[in-house]
Amino acid sequence: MGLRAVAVCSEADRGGAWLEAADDSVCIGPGRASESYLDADALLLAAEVAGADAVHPGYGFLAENAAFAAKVEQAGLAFIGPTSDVIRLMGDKISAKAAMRAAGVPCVPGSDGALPADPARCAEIADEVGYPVIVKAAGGGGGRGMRVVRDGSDLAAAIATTREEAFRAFGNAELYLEKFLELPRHIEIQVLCDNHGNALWLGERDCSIQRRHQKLIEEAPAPGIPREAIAALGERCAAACREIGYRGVGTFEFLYENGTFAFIEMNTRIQVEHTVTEQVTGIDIVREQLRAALGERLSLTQRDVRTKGHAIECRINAEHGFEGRPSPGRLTQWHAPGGPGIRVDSHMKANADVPPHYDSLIAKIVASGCDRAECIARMKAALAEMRVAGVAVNTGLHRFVLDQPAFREGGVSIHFLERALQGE
Ligand code: MV4
Repeated sequence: MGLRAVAVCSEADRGGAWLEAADDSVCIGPGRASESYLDADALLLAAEVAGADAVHPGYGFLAENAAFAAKVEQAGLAFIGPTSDVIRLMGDKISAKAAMRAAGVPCVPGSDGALPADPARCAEIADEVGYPVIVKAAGGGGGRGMRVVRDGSDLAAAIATTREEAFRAFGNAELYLEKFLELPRHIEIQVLCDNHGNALWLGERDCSIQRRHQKLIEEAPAPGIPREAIAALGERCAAACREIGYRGVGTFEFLYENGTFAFIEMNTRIQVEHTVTEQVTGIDIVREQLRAALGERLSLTQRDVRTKGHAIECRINAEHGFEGRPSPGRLTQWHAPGGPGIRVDSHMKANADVPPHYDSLIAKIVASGCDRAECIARMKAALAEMRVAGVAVNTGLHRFVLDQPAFREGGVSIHFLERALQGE
């Protein structure tokens, strides 16, 4: 695109391989994230020193922080993402759901707004929705601040506890309530929008293989879901984006159970698993994201979006495989797999350090093929080819999942992995 890239790093990340890939780099502070990657003023100072025109927030840290996006806007820089107003709208899960409901996106039945203070009124709402219900914090998301209630006699206490936790964790005591879906799949729709009223959907991903709210394997397309149902949902998402003035890339998260989709949250950032969508659509999503942020038109229309074949991503984490405990340290050996249909995205190299301060994700292996079976076969070969020493990695856990008959069949629920590990 002819753009110059300036990478930032903390003191713990000096010598990182991605700094060599960039045109320039700036160290923004100590290893502790609160003093570097989460320090908005340090980041803005780095942008100024480097003479940057735009800030790409990545997919962690401040990527969905409306206050940071506003600071970037106020500094006269382009924030590579939606406007801070839209990030704020989606960051509050109650206002996000209200906006999506109004735009015709199917949502999980529930309280339609914040729960009142009066426990008797809450009990009426829960009775109407029907047990089991789930109480969620407006400021939560991604699995934080929620509680399942199976019996009316537990409702008042659950609300009180969740409210206290929400206020402490998010500074926002507002709660909402939904019907609890027991065995859903996690299906998400990728969208892409410019500032000229164009909004596209780029197909779906199945992200049901997770544990403790950390995704482990994602794939596209979602096995066994009728294409017409996905297309109707995708059109709804694109229409909703036009309605709220969405810009850049985004993801609508749905629970899918008994042939029905129900919206839960929207992510306003590029996501780790955007790679599988790139592989099946052939679209460079980050390139389009940058075009949108620069005020340009998307380089494609909905008719240009066609998916071909299948793609599966395995997240390679520096952790002790089956239990998931982090394993930071020095990578004394690093050999990434390759070959037809294998893409590896990683910021690692031999002799690099995996610092203890951050997320344990160190590589993404994406296998593509003409169908799901070919992807699984290629992924198994790629995992076997990978050579890592110095830190523990979760390749064994991935091979365990890829060998499960139910996974190979396709269409397992969000609880599949945790139950398989318990030996159920
Ligand atoms: C739910 C649910 C069942 N019913 N909502 C967890 C993360 C947050 N994004 C929403 N979550 C859930 N919301 C209703 N009404 C089950 C979960 C859930 C989940 C969702 C997606 C991926 C993994 C999950 C793991 C446990 C629970």
